[in-house]
Amino acid sequence: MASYFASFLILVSLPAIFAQEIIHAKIGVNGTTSVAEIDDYFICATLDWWPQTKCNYNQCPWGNASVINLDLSHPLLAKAIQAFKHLRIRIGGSLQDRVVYNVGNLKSPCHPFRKMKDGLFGFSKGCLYMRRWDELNHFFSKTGAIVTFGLNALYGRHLIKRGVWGGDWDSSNTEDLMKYTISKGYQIDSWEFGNELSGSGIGASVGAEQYGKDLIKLKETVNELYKKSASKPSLIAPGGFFDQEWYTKLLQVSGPRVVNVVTHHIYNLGAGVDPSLVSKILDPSHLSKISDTFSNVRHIIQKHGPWASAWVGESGGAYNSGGHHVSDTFVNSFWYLDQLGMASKYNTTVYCRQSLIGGNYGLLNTTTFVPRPDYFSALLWHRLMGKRVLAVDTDASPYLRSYAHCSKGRPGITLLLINLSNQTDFIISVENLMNMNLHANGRKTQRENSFVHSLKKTVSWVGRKASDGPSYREEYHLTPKDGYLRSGIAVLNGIPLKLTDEEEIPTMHPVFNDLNSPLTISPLSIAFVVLPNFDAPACV
Ligand SMILES: *[C@@H]1O[C@H](CO)[C@@H](O)[C@H](O)[C@H]1NC(C)=O
Ligand SMILES: *[C@@H]1O[C@H](CO)[C@@H](O)[C@H](O)[C@H]1NC(C)=O
Ligand SMILES: *[C@@H]1O[C@H](CO)[C@@H](O)[C@H](O)[C@H]1NC(C)=O
Ligand SMILES: *[C@@H]1O[C@H](CO)[C@@H](O)[C@H](O)[C@H]1NC(C)=O
Ligand SMILES: *[C@@H]1O[C@H](CO)[C@@H](O)[C@H](O)[C@H]1NC(C)=O
Ligand SMILES: CC(=O)N[C@H]1CO[C@H](CO)[C@@H](O)[C@@H]1O
Repeated sequence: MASYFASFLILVSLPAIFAQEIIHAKIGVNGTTSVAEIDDYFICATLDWWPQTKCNYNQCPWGNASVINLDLSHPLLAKAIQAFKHLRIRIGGSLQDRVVYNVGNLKSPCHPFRKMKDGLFGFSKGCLYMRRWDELNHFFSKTGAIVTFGLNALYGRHLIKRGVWGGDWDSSNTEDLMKYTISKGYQIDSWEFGNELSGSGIGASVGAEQYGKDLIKLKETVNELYKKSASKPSLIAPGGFFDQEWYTKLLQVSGPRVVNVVTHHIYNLGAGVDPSLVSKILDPSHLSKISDTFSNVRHIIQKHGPWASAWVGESGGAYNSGGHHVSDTFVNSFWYLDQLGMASKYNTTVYCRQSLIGGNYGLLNTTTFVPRPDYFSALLWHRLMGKRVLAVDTDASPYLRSYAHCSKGRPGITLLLINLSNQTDFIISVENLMNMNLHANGRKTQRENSFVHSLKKTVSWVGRKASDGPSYREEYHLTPKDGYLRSGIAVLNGIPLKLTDEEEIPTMHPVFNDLNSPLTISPLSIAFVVLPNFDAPACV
């Protein structure tokens, strides 16, 4: 960081051991054009198949949260989904490739999952009964969910060697499920093919060439079965961990406009039991490592599949059901919101959180269905962050993470600011890089230099057209209850986020501050800052 910018560094001695510092930082937002665009329904959460007997590290955190037995009549479940108006829900997970749909001319028996020592992931095949499929679809339709359903991509294949599956996919069971679904008028937004079978696979893998051929077949099936329908579901794949060679091959073999969305999974914090989860979450260099994956996904799509968009189809932070007292607490929002910001910046259009419910990483408590801190983080993002993503530059330390989007449904921009530092208060001034650029008179300098240059020169403040709009900011500051990072309760502008006495999702109010007052981001806090009169042509 150029020392020039550390214009103020005040050391305040607090009693005893630690000092807190105040650093002035600048954040420049370029509202000239957007650098990426997210979907209207960017926030997505998953429902998984894991039965109650799925356990890790002496815990069995799935309870009755499986697609098969989740209590769809629980009032909080519907409320939690409806608060988004439309929430994307992706049904999938490790066991999906072994699910048999009990419909049509099924030749094999259809039994519920049970523990099986040598089965894939320690379970037998499972069964989706049409009675349950009906219940699920009624529930999704009632709650306005936008549904992605993950299909059984191992159906009809055989093991060819350890962990590797081969042979053509048998599409008959899927065809029967689709016919049934269409006949009932159930709306499926997208059909996803397979789960974590890419590259060397998790538990099982399928070669990219074979997978690509099966996708062509599946696309034909979708086109044929939906030809009389008003809207046709997208085909999305492969829902696995990114492997450059495998993904490239898949796009090449399947060819133009077969795959509408390329999905990949992220678990970048390690195992749920890892004792260093919190320090990884608060380490900016750890958080940034995964940007290579986002960048590579964007690159291969630009190069080999420009007809497709990219989604994070499943992401839970820590794998094996998440970390107890981490994934279910406030500290996880540092990771989660940073992920949403980073994913957007790299043109990822949807981000599916593992999970809506189930495991330690559920947005809702498995047994009480009460929202956890990340639920409110997701809801705030959904309400505030618009489609268009803007470039941000800053002179702050890497401990301040900053993202900017056009505001949702109103003029101006919204910033997401994440302070990972445990000792620094950042006082932020937001600069409009567009204004600066005008002053730079088209002089061509290197990007970084031009930013530094513009910041040095500028005297402008947010929104030169301040007279056109409100002269305040809206701020939503998130902190943990009682300053305890691993609290199960998040605090918004000093008020704990809890269900109301009537068991409703609480309304989330901003604080309004004068534009000319300092914008402070406290240590270990997160803020959404809405700037209604920030002049950004990209947002009009
Ligand atoms: C799951 O549901 C069963 C049957 O309704 C119930 O007996 C059991 O207590 C539930 N388990 C959990 C963890 O909620
Ligand atoms: C972003 O993705 C959209 C499709 O989702 C595509 O049209 C656009 O070209 C992509 N932009 C970049 C910079 O990758
Ligand atoms: C759910 O909430 C209850 C009540 O606060 C708590 O006792 C329980 O540990 C939570 N369960 C999980 C899995 O987090
Ligand atoms: C701040 O974090 C550092 C490393 O992350 C740690 O060593 C230090 O003890 C923390 N300070 C306080 C006051 O919590
Ligand atoms: C802002 O973005 C525009 C369009 O991408 C670009 O031409 C301009 O150089 C950027 N300005 C700065 C100061 O980075
Ligand atoms: C500039 C700055 O904020 N630095 C601190 C950020 O927080 C970490 C850990 O909390 C400190 O080690 C840095 O000194």
